[in-house]
Amino acid sequence: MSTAAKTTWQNEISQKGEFVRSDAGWRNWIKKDGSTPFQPEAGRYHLYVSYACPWANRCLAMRSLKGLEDVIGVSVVHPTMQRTRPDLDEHVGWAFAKPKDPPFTSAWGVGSFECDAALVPDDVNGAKFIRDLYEKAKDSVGKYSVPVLWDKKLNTICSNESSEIIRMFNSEFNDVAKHPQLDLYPEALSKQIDEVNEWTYPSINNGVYRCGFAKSQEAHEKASYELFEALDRVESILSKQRYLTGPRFTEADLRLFMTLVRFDEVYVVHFKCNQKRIADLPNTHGYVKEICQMPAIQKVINMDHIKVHYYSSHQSINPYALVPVGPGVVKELLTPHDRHRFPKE
Ligand SMILES: N[C@@H](CCC(=O)N[C@@H](CS)C(=O)NCC(=O)O)C(=O)O
Repeated sequence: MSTAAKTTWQNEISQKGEFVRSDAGWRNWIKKDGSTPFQPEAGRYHLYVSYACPWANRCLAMRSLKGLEDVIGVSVVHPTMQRTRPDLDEHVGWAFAKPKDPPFTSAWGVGSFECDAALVPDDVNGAKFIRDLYEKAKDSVGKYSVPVLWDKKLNTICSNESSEIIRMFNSEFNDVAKHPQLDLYPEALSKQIDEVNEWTYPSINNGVYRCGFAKSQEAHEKASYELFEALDRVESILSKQRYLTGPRFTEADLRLFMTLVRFDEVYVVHFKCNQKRIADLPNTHGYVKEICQMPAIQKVINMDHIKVHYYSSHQSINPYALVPVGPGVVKELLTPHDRHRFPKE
Protein backbone atom coordinates (compact mmCIF):
# COMPACT_ATOMS: atom_id res chain seq x y z
CA MET A 1 0.00 0.00 0.00
CA SER A 2 1.24 3.48 -0.85
CA THR A 3 2.50 5.64 1.95
CA ALA A 4 2.15 8.81 -0.14
CA ALA A 5 0.28 11.65 1.55
CA LYS A 6 -3.45 11.15 1.30
CA THR A 7 -5.76 13.93 0.19
CA THR A 8 -7.34 15.61 3.18
CA TRP A 9 -8.54 19.12 3.96
CA GLN A 10 -4.98 19.88 5.08
CA ASN A 11 -3.41 19.60 1.66
CA GLU A 12 -6.19 20.81 -0.63
CA ILE A 13 -4.33 24.11 -0.95
CA SER A 14 -3.41 26.14 -4.05
CA GLN A 15 -0.13 27.96 -4.54
CA LYS A 16 -1.83 31.12 -3.35
CA GLY A 17 -2.82 29.46 -0.10
CA GLU A 18 -6.46 29.01 -1.08
CA PHE A 19 -8.49 26.02 0.07
CA VAL A 20 -9.58 24.13 -3.05
CA ARG A 21 -11.94 21.27 -2.27
CA SER A 22 -11.29 18.29 -4.53
CA ASP A 23 -14.14 16.78 -6.49
CA ALA A 24 -15.80 13.68 -5.11
CA GLY A 25 -14.57 10.54 -6.85
CA TRP A 26 -17.62 8.25 -6.67
CA ARG A 27 -20.48 9.55 -8.75
CA ASN A 28 -22.85 6.71 -9.64
CA TRP A 29 -26.56 7.44 -9.99
CA ILE A 30 -29.34 5.37 -8.52
CA LYS A 31 -32.14 5.41 -11.08
CA LYS A 32 -35.56 3.85 -10.81
CA ASP A 33 -35.87 3.68 -14.62
CA GLY A 34 -33.22 0.95 -14.71
CA SER A 35 -30.79 2.98 -16.80
CA THR A 36 -27.92 2.38 -14.35
CA PRO A 37 -26.79 -0.72 -12.41
CA PHE A 38 -27.99 1.01 -9.23
CA GLN A 39 -31.68 0.36 -8.52
CA PRO A 40 -33.49 2.06 -5.64
CA GLU A 41 -34.21 -1.06 -3.57
CA ALA A 42 -35.18 -0.98 0.10
CA GLY A 43 -32.34 -2.23 2.31
CA ARG A 44 -29.72 -2.11 -0.44
CA TYR A 45 -27.88 1.10 0.47
CA HIS A 46 -26.13 2.22 3.63
CA LEU A 47 -25.22 5.81 4.44
CA TYR A 48 -22.05 6.62 6.38
CA VAL A 49 -22.14 10.03 8.01
CA SER A 50 -20.76 12.39 10.55
CA TYR A 51 -23.35 14.54 12.28
CA ALA A 52 -20.76 17.31 12.18
CA CYS A 53 -20.23 17.39 8.44
CA PRO A 54 -22.63 19.71 6.65
CA TRP A 55 -22.50 17.65 3.47
CA ALA A 56 -23.32 14.40 5.24
CA ASN A 57 -25.90 16.17 7.34
CA ARG A 58 -27.86 17.29 4.29
CA CYS A 59 -28.13 13.63 3.21
CA LEU A 60 -29.35 12.63 6.67
CA ALA A 61 -31.89 15.43 6.56
CA MET A 62 -33.18 14.40 3.14
CA ARG A 63 -33.44 10.78 4.33
CA SER A 64 -35.42 11.99 7.31
CA LEU A 65 -37.67 14.36 5.34
CA LYS A 66 -38.52 11.70 2.78
CA GLY A 67 -39.12 9.03 5.42
CA LEU A 68 -36.38 6.70 4.24
CA GLU A 69 -35.14 5.63 7.67
CA ASP A 70 -36.35 2.03 7.28
CA VAL A 71 -35.04 1.81 3.75
CA ILE A 72 -31.52 3.23 3.99
CA GLY A 73 -29.37 2.30 7.00
CA VAL A 74 -26.96 4.68 8.68
CA SER A 75 -23.63 4.49 10.52
CA VAL A 76 -22.29 7.49 12.43
CA VAL A 77 -18.62 8.22 13.07
CA HIS A 78 -17.06 9.75 16.15
CA PRO A 79 -16.84 13.55 15.89
CA THR A 80 -13.09 13.67 16.47
CA MET A 81 -10.89 12.63 13.56
CA GLN A 82 -8.12 10.19 14.41
CA ARG A 83 -4.94 8.64 12.99
CA THR A 84 -6.16 5.87 10.72
CA ARG A 85 -2.91 3.90 10.14
CA PRO A 86 -0.46 5.00 12.80
CA ASP A 87 2.06 2.36 11.71
CA LEU A 88 1.91 3.23 8.05
CA ASP A 89 1.31 6.92 7.40
CA GLU A 90 0.23 10.21 8.89
CA HIS A 91 -3.36 10.16 7.68
CA VAL A 92 -5.97 11.54 10.08
CA GLY A 93 -9.60 10.89 9.28
CA TRP A 94 -13.05 9.73 10.35
CA ALA A 95 -13.20 6.85 12.82
CA PHE A 96 -15.95 4.79 14.37
CA ALA A 97 -16.10 4.74 18.14
CA LYS A 98 -14.15 1.91 19.72
CA PRO A 99 -15.93 -0.36 22.21
CA LYS A 100 -13.84 1.11 25.04
CA ASP A 101 -14.52 4.74 24.13
CA PRO A 102 -16.63 6.56 26.68
CA PRO A 103 -20.17 7.16 25.44
CA PHE A 104 -20.35 10.45 23.60
CA THR A 105 -22.83 12.56 25.50
CA SER A 106 -23.48 16.24 25.93
CA ALA A 107 -20.41 16.38 28.15
CA TRP A 108 -19.37 19.63 26.53
CA GLY A 109 -22.58 21.17 27.69
CA VAL A 110 -23.37 22.93 24.45
CA GLY A 111 -26.74 21.21 24.43
CA SER A 112 -28.51 19.67 21.54
CA PHE A 113 -31.86 19.33 19.94
CA GLU A 114 -34.00 16.25 20.29
CA CYS A 115 -31.62 14.59 17.89
CA ASP A 116 -31.34 10.90 16.96
CA ALA A 117 -27.72 11.26 17.99
CA ALA A 118 -25.62 8.26 18.65
CA LEU A 119 -22.36 6.80 17.57
CA VAL A 120 -23.45 4.00 15.30
CA PRO A 121 -20.81 1.40 14.46
CA ASP A 122 -20.52 -0.11 11.03
CA ASP A 123 -22.48 -3.37 11.08
CA VAL A 124 -22.37 -3.64 7.29
CA ASN A 125 -18.64 -3.71 6.57
CA GLY A 126 -17.20 -3.79 10.07
CA ALA A 127 -15.08 -0.74 9.24
CA LYS A 128 -13.12 0.96 11.98
CA PHE A 129 -12.39 3.98 9.83
CA ILE A 130 -14.11 5.54 6.83
CA ARG A 131 -10.80 4.90 5.08
CA ASP A 132 -11.47 1.14 5.33
CA LEU A 133 -14.52 1.52 3.09
CA TYR A 134 -12.57 3.34 0.41
CA GLU A 135 -9.84 0.74 0.51
CA LYS A 136 -12.41 -2.05 0.26
CA ALA A 137 -13.85 -0.30 -2.80
CA LYS A 138 -10.29 0.00 -4.22
CA ASP A 139 -10.51 3.75 -4.32
CA SER A 140 -7.65 5.45 -6.13
CA VAL A 141 -8.63 9.07 -5.45
CA GLY A 142 -8.02 8.89 -1.76
CA LYS A 143 -9.99 11.58 -0.02
CA TYR A 144 -11.71 9.50 2.61
CA SER A 145 -14.69 11.79 3.01
CA VAL A 146 -18.21 11.48 4.31
CA PRO A 147 -20.92 11.06 3.25
CA VAL A 148 -20.46 7.63 1.70
CA LEU A 149 -23.43 5.84 0.19
CA TRP A 150 -22.53 2.16 0.14
CA ASP A 151 -24.18 -0.38 -2.14
CA LYS A 152 -24.51 -3.68 -0.27
CA LYS A 153 -25.44 -5.56 -3.43
CA LEU A 154 -22.47 -4.56 -5.58
CA ASN A 155 -20.31 -4.30 -2.48
CA THR A 156 -18.85 -0.94 -3.34
CA ILE A 157 -19.31 2.79 -2.97
CA CYS A 158 -22.24 4.11 -4.97
CA SER A 159 -21.66 7.82 -4.33
CA ASN A 160 -19.71 10.15 -2.09
CA GLU A 161 -21.15 13.38 -3.47
CA SER A 162 -23.82 14.79 -1.20
CA SER A 163 -25.39 17.11 -3.77
CA GLU A 164 -26.14 14.04 -5.90
CA ILE A 165 -27.11 11.76 -3.02
CA ILE A 166 -29.84 14.22 -1.95
CA ARG A 167 -31.20 14.34 -5.49
CA MET A 168 -31.39 10.54 -5.54
CA PHE A 169 -33.09 10.40 -2.13
CA ASN A 170 -35.53 13.08 -3.26
CA SER A 171 -36.75 11.41 -6.42
CA GLU A 172 -35.63 7.82 -6.88
CA PHE A 173 -36.93 6.07 -3.77
CA ASN A 174 -40.55 7.23 -3.92
CA ASP A 175 -41.89 3.67 -4.20
CA VAL A 176 -40.48 2.87 -0.76
CA ALA A 177 -40.46 6.32 0.91
CA LYS A 178 -42.93 7.26 3.63
CA HIS A 179 -43.28 10.74 2.09
CA PRO A 180 -43.11 10.23 -1.66
CA GLN A 181 -45.14 13.37 -2.33
CA LEU A 182 -42.47 15.64 -0.83
CA ASP A 183 -40.37 17.09 -3.64
CA LEU A 184 -37.54 19.45 -2.78
CA TYR A 185 -36.39 19.74 -6.37
CA PRO A 186 -39.61 20.28 -8.31
CA GLU A 187 -39.31 20.54 -12.07
CA ALA A 188 -40.85 24.02 -12.15
CA LEU A 189 -38.22 25.39 -9.75
CA SER A 190 -35.22 23.35 -10.82
CA LYS A 191 -33.60 26.16 -12.80
CA GLN A 192 -34.01 28.62 -9.96
CA ILE A 193 -32.69 26.12 -7.41
CA ASP A 194 -29.63 25.45 -9.57
CA GLU A 195 -29.03 29.19 -9.91
CA VAL A 196 -29.15 29.70 -6.15
CA ASN A 197 -26.87 26.71 -5.50
CA GLU A 198 -24.41 28.13 -7.98
CA TRP A 199 -23.54 31.04 -5.70
CA THR A 200 -24.43 29.69 -2.25
CA TYR A 201 -22.09 26.71 -2.66
CA PRO A 202 -18.81 28.52 -3.47
CA SER A 203 -19.45 31.64 -1.41
CA ILE A 204 -21.20 30.23 1.66
CA ASN A 205 -21.23 26.40 2.01
CA ASN A 206 -17.68 26.06 0.81
CA GLY A 207 -16.96 29.71 1.58
CA VAL A 208 -16.68 29.14 5.32
CA TYR A 209 -14.10 26.41 4.66
CA ARG A 210 -12.27 28.70 2.25
CA CYS A 211 -12.04 31.25 5.09
CA GLY A 212 -10.97 28.75 7.73
CA PHE A 213 -8.60 26.50 5.80
CA ALA A 214 -6.84 29.30 3.87
CA LYS A 215 -3.10 29.38 4.36
CA SER A 216 -2.52 32.99 3.28
CA GLN A 217 -3.99 36.28 4.44
CA GLU A 218 -4.96 37.17 0.90
CA ALA A 219 -6.88 33.93 0.40
CA HIS A 220 -8.63 34.31 3.74
CA GLU A 221 -9.71 37.90 3.06
CA LYS A 222 -10.93 37.09 -0.43
CA ALA A 223 -13.08 34.26 0.91
CA SER A 224 -14.33 36.33 3.83
CA TYR A 225 -15.44 39.30 1.70
CA GLU A 226 -17.16 36.93 -0.72
CA LEU A 227 -18.87 35.08 2.13
CA PHE A 228 -20.33 38.15 3.79
CA GLU A 229 -21.42 39.67 0.52
CA ALA A 230 -23.32 36.44 -0.19
CA LEU A 231 -24.84 36.42 3.31
CA ASP A 232 -26.07 39.99 2.76
CA ARG A 233 -27.62 38.77 -0.47
CA VAL A 234 -29.36 35.97 1.43
CA GLU A 235 -30.61 38.47 4.01
CA SER A 236 -31.99 40.70 1.28
CA ILE A 237 -33.83 37.82 -0.44
CA LEU A 238 -35.25 36.60 2.86
CA SER A 239 -36.49 40.08 3.74
CA LYS A 240 -38.93 39.76 0.84
CA GLN A 241 -39.93 36.10 0.77
CA ARG A 242 -40.10 33.00 2.93
CA TYR A 243 -37.44 30.88 1.21
CA LEU A 244 -34.60 31.32 -1.27
CA THR A 245 -36.67 30.62 -4.37
CA GLY A 246 -40.04 31.90 -3.13
CA PRO A 247 -42.83 30.52 -0.94
CA ARG A 248 -41.69 26.90 -1.18
CA PHE A 249 -38.98 25.18 0.91
CA THR A 250 -36.57 23.50 -1.49
CA GLU A 251 -33.24 21.77 -1.76
CA ALA A 252 -31.57 25.19 -2.03
CA ASP A 253 -32.78 26.02 1.49
CA LEU A 254 -31.76 22.67 2.92
CA ARG A 255 -28.25 23.08 1.55
CA LEU A 256 -27.83 26.63 2.81
CA PHE A 257 -29.35 25.85 6.20
CA MET A 258 -26.68 23.26 7.01
CA THR A 259 -24.02 25.97 6.89
CA LEU A 260 -26.08 28.64 8.63
CA VAL A 261 -26.96 26.44 11.61
CA ARG A 262 -23.23 25.87 12.28
CA PHE A 263 -22.26 29.47 11.73
CA ASP A 264 -22.58 31.25 15.08
CA GLU A 265 -21.60 28.24 17.17
CA VAL A 266 -18.50 27.32 15.18
CA TYR A 267 -17.58 29.19 12.01
CA VAL A 268 -17.47 32.68 13.54
CA VAL A 269 -14.59 31.65 15.80
CA HIS A 270 -13.04 28.49 14.39
CA PHE A 271 -13.05 29.58 10.73
CA LYS A 272 -12.64 33.31 11.56
CA CYS A 273 -15.90 34.22 9.78
CA ASN A 274 -16.43 37.09 12.14
CA GLN A 275 -17.57 40.08 10.13
CA LYS A 276 -21.13 39.36 11.26
CA ARG A 277 -23.06 36.61 13.01
CA ILE A 278 -26.26 35.06 11.68
CA ALA A 279 -27.91 36.56 14.77
CA ASP A 280 -27.07 40.00 13.29
CA LEU A 281 -29.14 39.24 10.16
CA PRO A 282 -32.76 39.22 11.40
CA ASN A 283 -34.41 37.60 8.40
CA THR A 284 -31.73 34.97 7.99
CA HIS A 285 -31.82 34.25 11.71
CA GLY A 286 -35.59 33.74 11.64
CA TYR A 287 -35.18 31.50 8.61
CA VAL A 288 -32.61 29.32 10.40
CA LYS A 289 -34.95 29.04 13.38
CA GLU A 290 -37.87 28.03 11.21
CA ILE A 291 -35.94 25.30 9.43
CA CYS A 292 -34.39 24.11 12.68
CA GLN A 293 -37.85 23.70 14.12
CA MET A 294 -38.99 21.37 11.34
CA PRO A 295 -39.17 18.04 13.22
CA ALA A 296 -37.55 15.95 10.48
CA ILE A 297 -34.61 18.34 10.38
CA GLN A 298 -34.26 18.99 14.09
CA LYS A 299 -33.74 15.32 14.79
CA VAL A 300 -30.66 15.15 12.60
CA ILE A 301 -28.90 18.25 13.98
CA ASN A 302 -26.47 17.47 16.76
CA MET A 303 -24.68 20.56 18.00
CA ASP A 304 -22.42 18.55 20.30
CA HIS A 305 -21.04 16.55 17.41
CA ILE A 306 -20.78 19.69 15.31
CA LYS A 307 -18.92 21.69 17.89
CA VAL A 308 -16.62 18.98 19.14
CA HIS A 309 -15.71 17.85 15.65
CA TYR A 310 -14.48 21.16 14.35
CA TYR A 311 -12.61 22.23 17.45
CA SER A 312 -11.02 18.84 18.10
CA SER A 313 -10.15 17.66 14.60
CA HIS A 314 -8.23 20.51 12.99
CA GLN A 315 -5.00 20.41 14.87
CA SER A 316 -3.22 23.00 12.74
CA ILE A 317 -6.00 25.52 13.43
CA ASN A 318 -6.68 24.69 17.08
CA PRO A 319 -3.69 22.70 18.39
CA TYR A 320 -4.95 22.21 21.93
CA ALA A 321 -8.47 21.23 20.82
CA LEU A 322 -10.00 23.78 23.14
CA VAL A 323 -13.75 23.95 22.74
CA PRO A 324 -15.04 27.47 23.45
CA VAL A 325 -17.82 27.66 26.00
CA GLY A 326 -20.17 30.01 24.19
CA PRO A 327 -22.32 31.11 22.56
CA GLY A 328 -24.75 28.16 22.90
CA VAL A 329 -27.25 28.86 20.13
CA VAL A 330 -29.44 25.79 20.55
CA LYS A 331 -31.98 27.21 22.99
CA GLU A 332 -32.24 30.42 21.03
CA LEU A 333 -32.88 28.56 17.78
CA LEU A 334 -35.92 26.94 19.33
CA THR A 335 -37.57 30.25 20.24
CA PRO A 336 -40.38 31.72 18.10
CA HIS A 337 -39.63 33.30 14.74
CA ASP A 338 -41.56 35.65 12.51
CA ARG A 339 -41.29 33.90 9.18
CA HIS A 340 -45.07 33.34 9.15
CA ARG A 341 -45.34 36.88 7.88
CA PHE A 342 -44.51 35.53 4.43
CA PRO A 343 -46.80 33.08 2.63
CA LYS A 344 -45.73 29.47 2.39
CA GLU A 345 -46.66 26.90 -0.24
N1 LIG B 1 -18.13 16.78 -2.19
C1 LIG B 1 -18.31 16.14 -0.97
C2 LIG B 1 -17.49 16.79 0.11
C3 LIG B 1 -17.46 15.96 1.35
C4 LIG B 1 -16.35 16.38 2.31
O1 LIG B 1 -15.40 17.07 1.95
N2 LIG B 1 -16.50 15.94 3.58
C5 LIG B 1 -15.51 16.26 4.60
C6 LIG B 1 -16.16 16.47 5.95
S1 LIG B 1 -17.05 17.96 6.11
C7 LIG B 1 -14.59 15.08 4.81
O2 LIG B 1 -15.06 13.97 4.99
N3 LIG B 1 -13.28 15.32 4.81
C8 LIG B 1 -12.32 14.32 5.09
C9 LIG B 1 -10.90 14.84 5.04
O3 LIG B 1 -10.68 16.05 4.80
O4 LIG B 1 -10.01 14.04 5.24
C10 LIG B 1 -19.79 16.17 -0.68
O5 LIG B 1 -20.44 17.23 -0.73
O6 LIG B 1 -20.32 15.10 -0.41
